[in-house]
Amino acid sequence: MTETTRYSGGGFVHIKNPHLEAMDEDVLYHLDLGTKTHDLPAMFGDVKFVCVGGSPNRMRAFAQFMHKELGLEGDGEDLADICAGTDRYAMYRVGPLLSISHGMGIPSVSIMLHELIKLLHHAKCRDVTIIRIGTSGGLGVQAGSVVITDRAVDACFQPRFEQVVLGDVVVRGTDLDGGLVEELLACSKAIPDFPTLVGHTMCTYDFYEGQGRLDGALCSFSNEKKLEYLKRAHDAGVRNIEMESTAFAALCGLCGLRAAVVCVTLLDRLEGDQIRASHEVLQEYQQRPQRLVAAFIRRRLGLR
Ligand code: R2B
Ligand code: URA
Repeated sequence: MTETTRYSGGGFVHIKNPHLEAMDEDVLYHLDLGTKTHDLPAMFGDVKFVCVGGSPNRMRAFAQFMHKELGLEGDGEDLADICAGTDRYAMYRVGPLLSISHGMGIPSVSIMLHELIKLLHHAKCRDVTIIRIGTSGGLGVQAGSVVITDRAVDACFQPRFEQVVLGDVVVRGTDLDGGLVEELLACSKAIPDFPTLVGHTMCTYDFYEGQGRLDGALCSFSNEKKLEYLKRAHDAGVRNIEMESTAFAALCGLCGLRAAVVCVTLLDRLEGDQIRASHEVLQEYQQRPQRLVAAFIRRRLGLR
């Protein structure tokens, strides 16, 4: 049976784990935070937006950018990493926003999300919106386009996240919030300098063979087979490919968080495998989801 999204009453995060209540302390090991060592409600109780992305440096740059966008005092250059006691993930707080890195791939994003969702629960946060801002490979779209995900699908184009639990495959749905997609798309209309579109996002377990690349250390298929697969993905509605969206959508959805995925495409996979754009071009591309999400948060806060 597939478990699906349920938004919880009162806007609280919904923890679906009966064992958690019985624990007298919860150590959020990979975040270097805990319920006995930190006053989580005081530190995080008023958080309303959480943005997550792969790289610690990018999430720091996003926090500094948001400091300016929200018109906060100071230059934002001295933002402290709340998870400085560990080098697994980095976390920055800017007004009502948390900016957190999640590393690459499903195992990494999943560990971070378990601990982040428990953090939001312990802190008694309400009405939190969470957005993944990332990079991806495009499918039949111009490099530099921003894709807002309407459906996260696996490498067989199915909207599901499969995980082995106690030796059984547990299948979870990957619904994302349709209203958020529309809100983000509306915000993109005010940013004409790059194309933004809505489409399905394919999430894979690997960057190379798993995404049909011919340039890994191993490759077991021909160029014809690769293109046939990518074209089938395109026909199924896939417009970009990355490595976290199904797990992100499943975990956030089941815990009652309204979630969205906004990724820039670094290349068109129908044209090649290697990412050859210059450092400067890639830097500018990576700012595009940040600019769109900044416009969205400003609009939500009435700062337009
Ligand atoms: C996008 O980019 C990373 C791989 O380069 C991966 O984390 C992803 O989803
Ligand atoms: N990230 C991915 O996962 N795939 C790409 O092709 C580019 C970025």
